[in-house]
Amino acid sequence: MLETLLKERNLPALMTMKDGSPVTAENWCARRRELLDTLAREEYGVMPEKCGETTFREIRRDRIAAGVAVEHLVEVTFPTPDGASFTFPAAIRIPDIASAENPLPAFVYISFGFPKYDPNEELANEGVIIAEFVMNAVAHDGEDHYATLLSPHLFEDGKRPPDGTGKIGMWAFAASRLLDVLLTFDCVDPARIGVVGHSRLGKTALWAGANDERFTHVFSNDSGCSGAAITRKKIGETFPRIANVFPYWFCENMQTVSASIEASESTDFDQHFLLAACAPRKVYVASASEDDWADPTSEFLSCCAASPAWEILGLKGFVTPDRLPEPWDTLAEGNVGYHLRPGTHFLSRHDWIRYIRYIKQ
Ligand code: GTR
Repeated sequence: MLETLLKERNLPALMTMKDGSPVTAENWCARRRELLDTLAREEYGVMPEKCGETTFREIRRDRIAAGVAVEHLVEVTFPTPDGASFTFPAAIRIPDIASAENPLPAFVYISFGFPKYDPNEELANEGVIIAEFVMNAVAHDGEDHYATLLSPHLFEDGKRPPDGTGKIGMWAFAASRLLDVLLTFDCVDPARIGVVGHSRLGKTALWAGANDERFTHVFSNDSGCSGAAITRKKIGETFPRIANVFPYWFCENMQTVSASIEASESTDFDQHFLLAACAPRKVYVASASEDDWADPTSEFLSCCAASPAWEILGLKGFVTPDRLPEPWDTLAEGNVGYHLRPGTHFLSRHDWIRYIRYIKQ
């Protein structure tokens, strides 16, 4: 059944190199590079360059989560291409049981700011570290003509080349700089580091994780259009609509790709390329059953379509019964994980608990 549903989407071939040769375990690295280059050029823009060492300074320390974890408020500073530097705040929350002898898994969490639900107690009790920063402290989530925060350090006089990064790329770049900091803590287990984001930040988590191989686990929550969801025949939000309403999330070239539904469905890529670019690392996609704007079915089918990237490497890809998922389904056996939560567009306790389980399994 799933094969038929996938065929209807008429996807560009993931497992064929640009020169027409088949993708194998031997040329997977080269194929991954092709996927990232295509997505950078056509959709998100080229990731900013890392220009030197990231540093940080602790501003404040508080005991949290009923007294079993410590929150370090820090300022993260990194050098920028214009010869200056950029600083943004972050919170690193470490359970007391973490130590060099007992290193714990960690999440870099790209957040909206004041979440309705924060999983600090669950994380502390389960022994997981979280490093969180707020997107608007790095790049303004609105049309600022690239004149505020990180943008002017990247583009002279706000002049962004056609493949210059959009805001998604800037937030993703900041996630990697926070990861630089996290990796200086000897109580962090570098073999279990996830990046997590919801919605527009789920798109960001995927782009961050696809690019930065130090992220061993990539979690996309309800990321929808230009996130996990396949674009071809997607319901809800479409490429033309997202590029029109949120042009600053993407590069200028995305405007051509999304000029019409026809244009967006005849590109040489689709969003399963983004999931596959995480291989051989783990990627996990979560959907919510009432989130038609994001389109759970297109998010799920993307996992099916990306799976061959792991399989060619001799790994378990996406393990699913041959049917569409039902609410409450969690498919976490393979290196591609998925769950369908009942309910609406949100990053909920249900989602976090499954991310914690997946990174610990
Ligand atoms: C919507 C947008 C979606 C999604 C969402 C969010 O307005 O159309 O792509 O990103 O915002 O980030 O909450």
